[in-house]
Amino acid sequence: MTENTSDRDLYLEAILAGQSRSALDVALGAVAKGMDVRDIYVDILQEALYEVGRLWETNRISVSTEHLATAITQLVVSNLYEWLPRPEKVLGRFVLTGVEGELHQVGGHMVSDALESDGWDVKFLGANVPAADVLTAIADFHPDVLGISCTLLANLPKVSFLIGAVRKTFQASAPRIVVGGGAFRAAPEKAAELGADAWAPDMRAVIGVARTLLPSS
Ligand code: B12
Repeated sequence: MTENTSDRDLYLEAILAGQSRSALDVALGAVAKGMDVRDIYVDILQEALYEVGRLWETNRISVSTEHLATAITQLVVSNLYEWLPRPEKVLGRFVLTGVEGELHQVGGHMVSDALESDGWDVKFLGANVPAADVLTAIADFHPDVLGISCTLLANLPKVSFLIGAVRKTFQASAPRIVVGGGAFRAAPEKAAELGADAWAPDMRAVIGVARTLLPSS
């Protein structure tokens, strides 16, 4: 077992027990050991939440335990933000959103933090945003890239609708589009089928993928 695996287990134990202070101590302890904050997000927090999902799906924990574990992780993500790199140079503008009806927000939050730490000016609109309001945000912020987060397979038609609306409204000046989230991890082929320019499986991978979508690359 790697050091990261045992930190993940300690973290999982803390969030399942509702111990926010212990969970934060595991995350900040990993920072103190020199682990890259983005690795802490993926290898510890994300992996622990996936395990929470498996325990929940198989009725081994209650909905309230899942909610508590998620709320503690949101607190930890907010605290880790402070430890991310802050590049001075701005790479480009990025708008990130969840589709309407999608309540899963933690992954999008992590992606937003990761991109910001790579130099992007990111506007993260959160989960559950109606398509018309995403169009307004694009008109306001003129992003180079639009990121769409979708967790539920049932919400993929909403992604398709949003991509169509963005391309129709902004034509040649439409932002490039990258998609991700649980639905695309389960069915990566859907990214191209729905008309996205790219997809990425997690917040580490999105850093490289987003750079390829910049006009100069
Ligand atoms: C917490 C949680 C919730 C919370 C969310 C709270 C919140 N504020 O986010 C609540 C309680 C609201 C919830 C509700 C539901 N949930 Co839920 N939930 C989860 C759980 C346990 C964790 C989600 C999470 O945060 N994961 C950790 C993050 C970090 O991982 P991630 O989302 O994959 O994000 C990473 C990558 O995907 C990627 N990424 C994410 N977004 C983007 C965007 C771009 C552009 C890119 C490039 C990359 C990218 O980068 C991220 C970081 O590395 C998952 C289990 C799981 N496997 O994820 C179930 C899970 C997602 N839920 C599930 C279900 C079924 C539901 C409900 C339908 C349950 C119900 N019957 O009510 C509802 C649906 C609500 C809705 N309309 O959206 C299923 C989904 C099955 C499916 N494939 O469709 C899962 C997998 C649980 C399971 N095993 O059955 N849920």
